[in-house]
Amino acid sequence: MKNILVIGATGQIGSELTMELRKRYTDSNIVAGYIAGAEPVGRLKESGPYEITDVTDAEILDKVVKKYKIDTIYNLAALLSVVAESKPKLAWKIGIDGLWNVLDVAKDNNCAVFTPSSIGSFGIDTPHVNTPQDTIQRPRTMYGISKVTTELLSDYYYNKYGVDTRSVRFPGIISNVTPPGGGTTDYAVDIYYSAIKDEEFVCPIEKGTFMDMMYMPDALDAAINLMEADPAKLIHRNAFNVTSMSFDPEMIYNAIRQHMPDFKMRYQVDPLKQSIASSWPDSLDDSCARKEWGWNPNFNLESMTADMLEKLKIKFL
Ligand code: AKB
Repeated sequence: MKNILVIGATGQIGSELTMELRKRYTDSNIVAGYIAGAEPVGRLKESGPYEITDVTDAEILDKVVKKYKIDTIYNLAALLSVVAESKPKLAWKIGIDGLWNVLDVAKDNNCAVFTPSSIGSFGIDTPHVNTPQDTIQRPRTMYGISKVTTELLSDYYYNKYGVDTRSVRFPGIISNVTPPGGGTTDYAVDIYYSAIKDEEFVCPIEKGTFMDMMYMPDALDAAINLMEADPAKLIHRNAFNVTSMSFDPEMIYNAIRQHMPDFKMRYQVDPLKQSIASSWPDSLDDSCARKEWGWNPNFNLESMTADMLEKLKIKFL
């Protein structure tokens, strides 16, 4: 029996992760943790318990964990890369002070913790092609700094207190349910919405800029499968490189044009987004995740594009 708390359950990943966990662990309590002003709605609200859980408030966190006898926490509270640059202190408060609270509560209540890291944890000095699992991590963005710290603090709690912390470095996540907000890779979601609404897409990222990406069903598998992995097989913990595909704006544009030949795109590069994107890897080496816990994504650019367009058509047409 698993009792799971998803912190950030109304966000881009959290909203789908909570529903997936409720599907997979039918007999269990999967608690949707949200912050005031971002209450769950619809199926997320109706299908299971929900509680205010603000990572900056350790007392509330502890109460919810005790009330539901939580044994696993998915901590998805964070600002994305572009927003974090405009609110660096808030990014730190949520991402690191908040994580500290989560880890302390986990230590006191014997919970396992998943807190995602990101391709943003790498920087300009990191080898960009086939970026190794263990390599230079000297990011210059607040998002990146908070993600490297997330990895280190999570490892610290594992090594010092035995808290079962695990993590992946998520690439850009593409989904047709809850839109992302304030990320560098958001263009790869927005482009599908423009296509389906028959609008020209204005691309903020320069042609030839490659970044790793992943379709949401694979991202959910990554998080859940890592948390279910046999700990004896894990050489790494915080955090594993994972990827499904790497593309530049031209490649995703052309993949959409296979289905919608009249779709138009032009470039208007956003300097902040571009400088962040240029500092991130072009492609990750995720062989450690494949070896240590069987990571094996199902979607590539073509199959994701077909599915995205089909699902968005149902939603909008
Ligand atoms: C962002 O663009 O900020 C995120 C990420 C890759 O971590 N999607």
